[in-house]
Parts: sequence; structure tokens; C-alpha cells
Amino acid sequence: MKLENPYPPEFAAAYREAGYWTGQTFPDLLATAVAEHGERTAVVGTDRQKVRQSWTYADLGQRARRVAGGLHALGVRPGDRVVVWLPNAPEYLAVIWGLFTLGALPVFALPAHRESEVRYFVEHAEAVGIVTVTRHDRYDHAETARRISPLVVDVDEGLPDGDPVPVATPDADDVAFLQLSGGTTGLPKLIPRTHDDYLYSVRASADICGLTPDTVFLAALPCAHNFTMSSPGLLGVMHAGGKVVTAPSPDPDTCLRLIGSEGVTMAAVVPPLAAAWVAAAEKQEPDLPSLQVLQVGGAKCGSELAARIGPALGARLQQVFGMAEGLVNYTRLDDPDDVVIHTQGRPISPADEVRVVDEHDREVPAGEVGALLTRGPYTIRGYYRAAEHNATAFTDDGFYRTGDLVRLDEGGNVVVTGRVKEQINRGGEKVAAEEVENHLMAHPSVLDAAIVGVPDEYLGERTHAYVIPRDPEESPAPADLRRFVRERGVAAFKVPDRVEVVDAFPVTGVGKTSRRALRAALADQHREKG
Ligand code: J2J
Repeated sequence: MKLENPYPPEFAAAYREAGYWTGQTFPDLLATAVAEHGERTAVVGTDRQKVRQSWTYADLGQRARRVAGGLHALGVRPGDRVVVWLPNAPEYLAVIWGLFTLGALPVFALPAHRESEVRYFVEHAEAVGIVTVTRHDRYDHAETARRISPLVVDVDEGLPDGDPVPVATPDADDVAFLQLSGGTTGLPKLIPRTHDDYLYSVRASADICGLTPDTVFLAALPCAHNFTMSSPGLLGVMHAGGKVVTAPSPDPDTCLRLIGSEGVTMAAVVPPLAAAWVAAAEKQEPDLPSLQVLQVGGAKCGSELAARIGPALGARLQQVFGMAEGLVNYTRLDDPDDVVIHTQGRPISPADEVRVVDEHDREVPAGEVGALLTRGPYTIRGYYRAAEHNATAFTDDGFYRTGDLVRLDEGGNVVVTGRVKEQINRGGEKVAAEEVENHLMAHPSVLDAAIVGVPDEYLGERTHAYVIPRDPEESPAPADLRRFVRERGVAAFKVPDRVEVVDAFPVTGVGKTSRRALRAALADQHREKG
């Protein structure tokens, strides 16, 4: 599959010329890892049968070939899209490498997604099947998947297995997979990433983070998350010939124990998890001599938390400000403490173009806050099948509107100060306001709904829904509305943390009320109430 919104030829040529795009594909990455590191351990973790697995690169390569053969026998063909809806386990790697080996395109769903989201991914991507598990997190994944797609692979019944078929030879400018966007609109967006662009970001990230064959990376967040996958994540570690440890749960007990027992050198977490690990470590004072780097990203890491990480965990903090659409910023391992604690780092690539602009897309004076626009060798030029949305999500000259408010310091480090997009960042989990409002408005007693983010000590922010009933005499109970949203089959993190039934929304003074002005006014109102 080719990009619908390709990089303009002069940009593609320049990225190749500069050596960013090398023509490497996913099958190439695996073949190189097997050739160079065949006997080294690629992945360690508890499999779905609760048995500890440890696979070398050679093992993983063979498994990927068998999984590809098994998927082919089930009717999956090169170019087909397949939704991967799996929790963290060694099987995750076997499945995605099986898909890449076959030339099929993974569509990455989060384990927390539910029927409405997965159904949408299958329909929108015209996926031929879903790979999932029987049950996880007290939810019947496979049963749900069977309601959605005629082809369901339940890895709890065994990985797909068949005689190897030829290894795919995609073009490096083909789309390799579809990644998920945090979303700002009623429907989530899918992000088409090519072999060339994504693997450049992976290799460059591995360099910046100093990965070697001795790196032991703990995958604590879902593997599907772009952070865990690529910044430098499990792909960066595989590029370097290191070892991936899959954590069955991100909780501090599980993870601190795994860090100790598996000799983990690096882990990647969102701020609330970092806080939980730090609190546990401050109490237990565990001995974690192997841990060198804790990466924190996905949401703003406050400087207070940032300062506690080194002392509590005996590891260097690395802030990571990234997005599945592309641009990733890192504080560098040799940056002074001040930069590491107070900034979100700087871009991966010399070819990453960043602009900080006002509401008219004019660049703001150096050091001032503005909206971040970006363009570069691994930032998309358009979402998948979303022409209308793309018209506003990108500038005419191809910059992606990140929706983040930032300022740049003198060293070019980014400080994230807020956002203009209609999204709530719930401890790294992204909630599109409009998506949840639409779910609430589907309730027969709801006339209108607006979701705002309100400050939360632990999550950074949580969601607060204001709801106007159709009939003030019969206003729905908040608990019923929350249950209603949950029962529509959405990820639990999207269910409003609080629902408040009100008579009317505040008048915003803008005449015709925009949703954005409305949300801002509601957030103000919430603050005033304290
Ligand atoms: C403030 N906001 C941040 C940070 C992301 C690496 C790391 C994270 C993601 C990710 C990723 C932030 N401080 N350190 O894909 O490769 C918010 C911004 C951003 C949005 C992107 C990666 N790190 N954010 O979080 O696609 O608002 O990617 O635009 O999930 O998260 O979300 P997502």
C-alpha cells in the first residue's frame, strides 16, 4: 500500500540523499538482527500460558516465519490489514513479526480498546481479521472480535503456525502499518507509517539513547503504544540487538521486581506510572543496580516528579515528547540536569522542522509560547482516509499541526506548556472530547454534552462531562450516563471521570458558540468552583 499523501519528491530525495531513508524495510530489520545477533536473547517474558519464555533472535526469526505461514494458510495475504489487539507478552513480537514477514499490515489497537473502537478500526482499515486473546483484564476479547470480523486469531489457542511462505519484499516507501492517533475528533484517526520513515526514527532513536546489545528494555506500557514501539522502544532495542522484557502489567510491584530479576537497563513510562514507581521505590528501597535510564513521556512530566526519579530509582531521567504522527523529542543522556528536569528535549533529526506560531500561523518571537507545527523525515503528511480532516490538520506546505503549545529554550529544547487541540491527556491516555460527547449525546435523555479536562494530582488531568438533559424534570443520573458510555463499548479511560448535569452551558460571549469556546468557558467555570 502506498501513501495517499506522499512526501513531495524533492523532500523524499533530500531525505534519501542525507542518509535518513536507507531503503531498509521491516523484514530487513529482522533479517539483520537474526544474522548479527542470532544467538542473543531477543525477548523474555511470561507467555499467555503463564510460562516464562526466552527467545533468541534466531528463535524469533523462525517463529515469525511460522506465524507468517500460519496466517497465510488462514487466508491473510500481503497488503492485507490485520488488527493486532493483544496485551504485552512474548507472543506480541511473534505476531507483529509474522505479519511483517508475510507483508501484511498491522493496525495497532490498545488492549484497553473495546468493541466500538476495534469495530471502527476493522471497518475503516478494511482489515481482514483480528489477532487477539481469549480474555484479558476481565474482558472477553476473542468473543468481541468474533462479533466484528469473520477471521479471528486467538493466540491463547496457539500462535498461527504453518510452513514458511516467501518473506515479503515491500518497497521501503510502502506503508508498513497503521498506528493509532490520540484523536481530536469524533472518530479516531489512523496513521500510515512507511518502512523508510519509521525505521529512520527507530535507528536514530536507538543512537540517541545509546542502545547496545547489552540493553535490556522493559516494555511496561502497551507494546502498541508508539512510545513503547519506537522511541526507541522494542524496535530500537531489536535494531541494536538488545533484549526486550515484556511486563504483564505496569504496576510498580511487577515492574520493580522484573527490573531486578531481568537486569533491566531502560524502561519507558507515562508520568503517573513514573510517580507510582518512584513512590514504591522510596518506600521499598529496592536494589536496582542495572537500571540506567527511565524514559518518561506521553504527557508532561512535572519538574517535581522529574527531580525525584534519579534519587529514588538510581537511574537517569530522559524526557520524551513524541507523537504517533511523527516528531519525537528527547532530552539527551548527557544534557545538564536543568535541561533534563525542566524541558521535554529536542527533535531526533537535524531535518525535523519545527515552527512555533500564533493563531495566524505567524512565527512568534524566540522563546515565546505558540502552537507547534512540524514537518520532517518521519512525520506524516496526512492521516489514512481522512481527506477532510487532513485539510485542517496540516498546513498547505505540509506541516502537521500538533495541537501542542510550546516554547523553545535557547538550546532548542521544547517546553510543552499546554495545548490547543480538543483532547484531554489523561496521564498519557488521549481522550478526544468530541468522541466522548458523541457517545453521551446518543443517550435518549441527553440534549447536549461537553467534555473538559480538569486538573488531577495523579493523572495530570481527568475528564469532566457537563450534560444538559432533554427534559429538566427527568434528568439522567450521572452514574447511569457513565455506565451508558461504558456499555457502548469504549475503552475505560474514555468513560468520563465525572458527569455533572446542568441546565445550560455558560454563555461564552462569542455569539455563535464554538465547541472550543464552550469547553474553555466550562473549564474556567470548573476552576472558579475550585
Ligand atoms: C507533554 N505532552 C506530551 C510530553 C506526548 C514517544 C513519547 C510519547 C508519544 C505519545 C509517542 C509528551 N510532554 N513529554 O508517540 O513516540 C502529548 C502531546 C502529543 C501527544 C501525542 C512517542 N509526550 N505528549 O504520547 O500519539 O500532546 O504519542 O502531541 O499518544 O501526547 O500522543 P501520542
